[in-house]
Amino acid sequence: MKRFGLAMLMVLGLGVSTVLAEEKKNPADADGDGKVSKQEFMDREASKAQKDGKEFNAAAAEKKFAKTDRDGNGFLEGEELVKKPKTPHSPEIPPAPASEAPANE
Ligand SMILES: [Ca+2]
Ligand SMILES: [Ca+2]
Repeated sequence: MKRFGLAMLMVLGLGVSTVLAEEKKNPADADGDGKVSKQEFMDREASKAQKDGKEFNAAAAEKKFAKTDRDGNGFLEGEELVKKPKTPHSPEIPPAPASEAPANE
């Protein structure tokens, strides 16, 4: 079963990219300028597909790039490279005063 090997590789790959992301260097950033250009992204996706023995779907990769490039400047940088979607900044809500309505009976 080849699939198990691939799954393992993917798990390992994810672990590695998490570590790299923590060092602020994205594995897709081939020239190390801190940004992932569309070309770098496409190259990365292509080589990933090749490694996985899948056919590279350029259209899907382009869509993924467009989706990830949230400000649409053609580069993935900063928060765009962080895997998890940005959570809306929620200001700390002060504990609501215990609304114990005086029970006027
Ligand atoms: Ca780059
Ligand atoms: Ca961008």
